[in-house]
Amino acid sequence: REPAPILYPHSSRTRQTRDLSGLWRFRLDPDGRGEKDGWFRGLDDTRTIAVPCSWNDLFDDTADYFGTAWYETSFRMDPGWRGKRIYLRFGSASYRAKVWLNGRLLGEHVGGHLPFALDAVPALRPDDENRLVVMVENELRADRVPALPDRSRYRFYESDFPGTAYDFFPYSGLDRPVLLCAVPETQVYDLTVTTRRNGGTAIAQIEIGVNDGWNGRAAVSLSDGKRRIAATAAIRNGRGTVNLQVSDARLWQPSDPFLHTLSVALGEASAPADVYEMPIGLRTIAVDGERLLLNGEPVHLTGFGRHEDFFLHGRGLDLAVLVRDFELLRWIGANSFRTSHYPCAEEAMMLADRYGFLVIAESSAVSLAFSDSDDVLAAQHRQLAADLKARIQRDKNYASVVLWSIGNEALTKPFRTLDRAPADAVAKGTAFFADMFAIVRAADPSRPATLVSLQHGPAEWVGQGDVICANSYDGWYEYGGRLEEAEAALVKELEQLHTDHPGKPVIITEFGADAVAGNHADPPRMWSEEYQADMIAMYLKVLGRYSYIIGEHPWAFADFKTPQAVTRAKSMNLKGVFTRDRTPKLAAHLLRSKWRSDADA
Ligand code: GCB
Repeated sequence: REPAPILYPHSSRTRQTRDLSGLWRFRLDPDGRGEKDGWFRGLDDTRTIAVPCSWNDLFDDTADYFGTAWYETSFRMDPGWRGKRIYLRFGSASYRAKVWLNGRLLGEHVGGHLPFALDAVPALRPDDENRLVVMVENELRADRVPALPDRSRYRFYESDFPGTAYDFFPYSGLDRPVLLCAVPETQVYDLTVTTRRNGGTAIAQIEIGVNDGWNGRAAVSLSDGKRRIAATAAIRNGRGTVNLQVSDARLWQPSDPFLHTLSVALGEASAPADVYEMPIGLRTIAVDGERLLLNGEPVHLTGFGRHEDFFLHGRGLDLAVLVRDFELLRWIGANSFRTSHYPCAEEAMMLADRYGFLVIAESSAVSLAFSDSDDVLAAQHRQLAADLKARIQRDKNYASVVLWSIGNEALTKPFRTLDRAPADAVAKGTAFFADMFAIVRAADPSRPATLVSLQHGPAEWVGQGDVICANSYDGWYEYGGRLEEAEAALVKELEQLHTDHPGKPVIITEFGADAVAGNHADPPRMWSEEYQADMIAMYLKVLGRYSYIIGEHPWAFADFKTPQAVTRAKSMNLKGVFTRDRTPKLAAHLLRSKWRSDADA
């Protein structure tokens, strides 16, 4: 038997999905004795917690809790589900999870921001209440992705708490929905859709995977609501491919994010073994010299890096926040965003397809450093490789994904240490990223890949990308308060990027300044709304001069929570163009008038 499928469990006439979100029972396990003491059979002394949600901002004693915690809920099976395969599907669990049903271990998963599914049938009681117990552990450790740097080497910023190698709060828990899915025994197990164009005709290639090496026929169709194009695929040993030709196709694009409905039915049309349906955008994406072409036309990316972060929920999925964020992206005239610095919820990907946003899909590798031991490096290599494959598996069919990002700001030495970069750090990183690029390109040859670099990041690493993505902080971390000098430095930096990576398109994936909302200054001063707006305006003016710059993403979409630090007032990164509660700062109005007038031109 194959492992439980990752294919999103959209419901259909043969498939049902029930969301187990709600109030669950919860208990901390600071001594890590729960497993030994058999907590998986049922929890005592629990409190009530919301799922999905990060645990940190709900209770005083969980605010900075990084260890093991236990969740429990109960459910009953629908009688109509007998004879089906029943899976439990977790949108994510940060960072490691173990799952028991009725006291029996179903499986475990490592890695914080991706879904996993487990076969529930061996432990399921069809006629009784079922007790689901989940252990979640989120220790901050050096051998994970992302990693905690070695504290013993910190010098200046020892007060950062909790200590992370990255600039966002390490929220923990069951942050995404837990779904119970009933799927036929013989099922569409995997689907891969890739689109080519031939003049006005779009050719959608549909690769179908069926479990258990099934043989038979699949009826495949694409509908735009008026027209339906259909074909039959022969499935041999669980695999089959079919091409659907759509003449005068309505292609997916930001100005018209049109979605066709793809339907795959296995077996007899009158009584299909399984029907899988999903919305699909037809579009092509390619790098051509210094341009990124969507449906053969050059695109310029406007938008932001976006964190999953909100009051109380932490990183927990909040659909209302998601809708509001996408409305604000539209309001400001953005056509894109980066899932900084980890895979975002699948619901955001689905919505990006509907809103027509172009997504730079980033993995969980942030601030990777290469000065650690070989064991640590090997563990990170394993984890990142697994993450990249799982991310592509999850998101390969979203038209919105136009670029895979292997990670953000890998470092030659751990951040903020006095250590020198070890002599072999660049070489180690070059080999490490060569492996990661190879994994991404093998898993998805249809999209370009990148590695987002810190200002002046090693050219040997970033140069492996099809698109060069760089973060730049002239006027903030360098030349603070001096925008004229910052401008001169930026010009040099951009020209250097072009010299280092001739013939490749460049996206500036971060630039910005912290601004305390409501803090004003004339002349503009650091931390004021005016300084943030002036700095962003300066960047836009300079970036606009170079044809190889194909995207501008000010950092960040909204203010977000960070560890406590002397550089982070209110425990927040205040570089948001919107506040944490999503009101626009001065810079938001500036961007809106620039981006919307460019779009009208
Ligand atoms: C960066 C990081 C981002 C930080 C940002 C900052 O370079 O990529 O995660 O939040 O700088 O504001 O320091």
